[in-house]
Amino acid sequence: MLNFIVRWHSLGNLILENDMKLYYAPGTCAVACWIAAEWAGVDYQVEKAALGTEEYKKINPLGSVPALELEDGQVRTQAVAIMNYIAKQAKEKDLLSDQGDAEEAKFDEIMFFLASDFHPAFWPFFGPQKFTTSSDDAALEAVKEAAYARIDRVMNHLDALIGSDDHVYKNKRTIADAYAYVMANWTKKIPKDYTNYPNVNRFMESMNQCEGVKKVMADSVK
Ligand SMILES: N[C@@H](CCC(=O)N[C@@H](CS)C(=O)NCC(=O)O)C(=O)O
Repeated sequence: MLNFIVRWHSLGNLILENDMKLYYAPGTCAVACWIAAEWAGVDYQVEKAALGTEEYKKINPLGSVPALELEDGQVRTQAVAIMNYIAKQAKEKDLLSDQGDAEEAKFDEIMFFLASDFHPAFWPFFGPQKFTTSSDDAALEAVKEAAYARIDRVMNHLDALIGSDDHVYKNKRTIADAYAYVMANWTKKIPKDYTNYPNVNRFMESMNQCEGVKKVMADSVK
């Protein structure tokens, strides 16, 4: 069973029954897709997923969020694919890379870094029991501590990517900002949080001032 439904429209108007629906869980990478939808100004609903349940696996067989159910009933999964799809629904908002093969390659590199280096760096911290056959508290703690070095490595790389700019890709707002923001927030749970990385810290403070981000962050924990 899914827990509850929040109906939403970017302009606060009545939603249409056939709006696309984003399945999310509070604090997860799915919230980046929610920010992307808000920035894109598309019509959408959100629904809190009952992670890992058989019912939710009918939506996403992997049991994880995000999942995006399209107007025609098709379901898309994988955060990057979903954010790309959403951004393409509102090309005028320019939330993707600049045009040209070199720019697209640079942007792909950032998105793949976020999805396949940055995100997995946190897995042993959030689910240490999945990375050891021991159920010993000390063993689980050791796995979490091992994650800190991986997280530091990707946070340093993110800090370098942002550099003196205010964004992750060049100096423009893209879906990469939404993705990096939501995941860098996870460092609040570990000893070395994002305030220790000056460029990331500046980026996070700027994102925290964004009205769309504030709205999603508040609504996604209700
Ligand atoms: N490769 C997937 C990873 C999705 C993922 O790991 N989602 C996490 C939240 S950030 C989740 O749902 N974890 C709970 C679970 O897998 O049961 C993507 O990029 O969408």
